[in-house]
Amino acid sequence: MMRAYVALGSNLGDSRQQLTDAMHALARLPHTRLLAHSHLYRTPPWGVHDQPDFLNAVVTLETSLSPHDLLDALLKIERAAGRERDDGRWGPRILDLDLLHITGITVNDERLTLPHPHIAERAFVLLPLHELASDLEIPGQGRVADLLRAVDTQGCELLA
Ligand code: PH2
Ligand code: MG
Ligand code: MG
Repeated sequence: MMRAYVALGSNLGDSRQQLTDAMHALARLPHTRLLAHSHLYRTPPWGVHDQPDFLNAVVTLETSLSPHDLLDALLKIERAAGRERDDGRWGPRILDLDLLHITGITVNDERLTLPHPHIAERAFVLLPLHELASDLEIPGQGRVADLLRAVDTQGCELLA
């Protein structure tokens, strides 16, 4: 069993419902348990600014799926939510599920890079990840608590 961290995001449609539904879908994956989920955060759009605010969260999974099988499962959940694959880099999306890290694993191929190379830059990932794993060391990037201290969290709002 491996511990996997997955980031959830949405800024189209009923984002709160999308993230809640996605957490339930993740909990139902084969050979997988949902160990914990963060609060939801409302976060300013990163990368492309001219789009609605996002809702973001992170979950911890325990899984014996391979990294690529887990990736395929995430893409399937995105598609079931109505995600169009051609929505452009950093553009608005109904549901985005990004595999952040699987403890003890690095992957580098045309489909998948683990750890996710941009964790350290993104308050919208680090804030919810910090709730679940503040001491987690992201290989090549650093400890989550230290990474969070180094980013600008202004405009990010914890939702009740
Ligand atoms: N996802 C993106 C691009 N920009 N900004 C925020 N705040 N949250 C996201 O999840 C996000 C983003 C592409 O996946
Ligand atoms: Mg993303
Ligand atoms: Mg994605």
